[in-house]
Amino acid sequence: MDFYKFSHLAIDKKPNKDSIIALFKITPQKGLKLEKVAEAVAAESSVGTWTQPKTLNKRIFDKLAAKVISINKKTNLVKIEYPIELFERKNICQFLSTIAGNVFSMKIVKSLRLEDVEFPEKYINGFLGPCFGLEGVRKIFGIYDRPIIGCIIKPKVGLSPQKTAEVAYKIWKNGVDLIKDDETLTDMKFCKFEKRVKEVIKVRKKVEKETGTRKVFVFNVTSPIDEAIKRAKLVKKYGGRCVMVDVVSMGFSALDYFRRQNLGLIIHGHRAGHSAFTRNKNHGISMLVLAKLLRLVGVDQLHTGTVVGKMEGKKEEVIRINEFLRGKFGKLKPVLPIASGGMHPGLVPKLMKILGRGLVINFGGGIHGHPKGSGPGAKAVYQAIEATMKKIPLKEYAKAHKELKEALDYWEN
Ligand code: CAP
Ligand code: MG
Repeated sequence: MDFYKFSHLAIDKKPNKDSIIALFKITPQKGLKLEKVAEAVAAESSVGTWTQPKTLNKRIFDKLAAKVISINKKTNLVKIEYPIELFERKNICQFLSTIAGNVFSMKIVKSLRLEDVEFPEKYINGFLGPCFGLEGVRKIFGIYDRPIIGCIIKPKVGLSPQKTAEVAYKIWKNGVDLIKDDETLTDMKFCKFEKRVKEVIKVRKKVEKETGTRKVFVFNVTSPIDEAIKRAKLVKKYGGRCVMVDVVSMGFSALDYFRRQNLGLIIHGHRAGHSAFTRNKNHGISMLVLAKLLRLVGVDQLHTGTVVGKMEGKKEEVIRINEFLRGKFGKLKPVLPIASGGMHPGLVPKLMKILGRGLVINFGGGIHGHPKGSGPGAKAVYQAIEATMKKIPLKEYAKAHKELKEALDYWEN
């Protein structure tokens, strides 16, 4: 970069309050200096390329060049400031192409990870954010003090609409609040979407009457965007309250369009596939950044991990993501975190100790795998939440609650 007339290095520069700040972990190729590579990343993601174009003048550079404002040689963490003029408002696709685009392919970086992004209020407030958000979802249930109990229908594919409704009835009846389709179930021969919606909503209304509580079914509408909207409208027509989108496979353009339809349905974000780019701690994009973008675009509830269950996700990272989702972010509503994956009643106290009560806790195998079946499985989960809320050890509570005892005997021993 020695032929460069303008430098992207501005160490210790105080960032402008309207800038976007990206935190990258940069691992340079062998023999290359971190400063040089950081500068190249700033250049490629703003006004630069591999050599300095003669068309780039000082005026353009001063207005639009990204600047490296801090470098930590121990951690390889580098902060880059991006002038807000580089970004089109309300366009997450363009944001990703800019900050999380070509830079990942550059030969001079051995690996590169986008760890975090700070957005200025102006940029944040251009987006709609969640329609319901954490408080809106809690209000629908009328549950304010405990985790919302969720259940994924299992097997993830295979049940007919009638069987799905039959299983849903049993689970709702035994204390579960929210039941959801799995991420791979859409409109299949063995379980047509519209039929499933009809059958499930019928039993939801019945169980609501019988129990005097509000219930939600999350219908998976993941599909090409025009189809997803059609399916969501069907859900609305039949009296549904919530739809699920697989956020990674649908993509930001589709999600944004979906949200802007304002269908009056809770949007549940499933993140299947995120680990393709979030899992490697040296390369890719962190789950925290993904969560920020999804809050901008407007999901109401989002899978963030369990720490104690079957999916990868370190304690500090999951806590931080959940805190971000519940905390202040411009004028956008908070998002309800969802802990899901490998959960069973025995893990409830550990999970709540780490992640608290302000979330949905989902159980798939942990309900349908109960030795006595899905109904008792749901009861056991409810008892585990109840015991944890009352600060009673599960083993103690299980003495008078047989479904919980059966679950603990089955999974804990
Ligand atoms: C959980 C689940 C969810 C994962 C997603 C599954 O089922 O339905 O998709 O939790 O992971 O298929 O694995 P179990 P994450 O309760 O039977 O494990 O929430 O981490 O994105
Ligand atoms: Mg699943």
